[in-house]
Amino acid sequence: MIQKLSADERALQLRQLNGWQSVAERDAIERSLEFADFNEAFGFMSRVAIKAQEMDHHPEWFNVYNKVRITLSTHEVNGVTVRDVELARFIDSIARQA
Ligand code: H2B
Repeated sequence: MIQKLSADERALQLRQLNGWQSVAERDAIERSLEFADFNEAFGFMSRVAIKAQEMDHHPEWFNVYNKVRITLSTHEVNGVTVRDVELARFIDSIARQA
């Protein structure tokens, strides 16, 4: 079974990601993004959805108009794993192009 990241490893990964932080009340990481409008936000979400489907690893997210808040956690272990880091890296890479 996949392993949760250690506290040290998570801290290291968070420093290398862009705008991600630990969630206070549960074992997960989150990032908030803001786009020009709904069209941009939904285009971004579509790209993340395709990646998530390829990875079989899916975000929890909340969208209102141009804002998207994403929470990543690996349900299988109820914690943060390399899968979350991989998806977070992808999100950062396409957010930069936005
Ligand atoms: N997404 C996330 N975020 N965590 C998981 O553990 C997970 C998932 N597991 N997407 C996958 C799907 C699993 O439920 C299916 C059965 O492969």
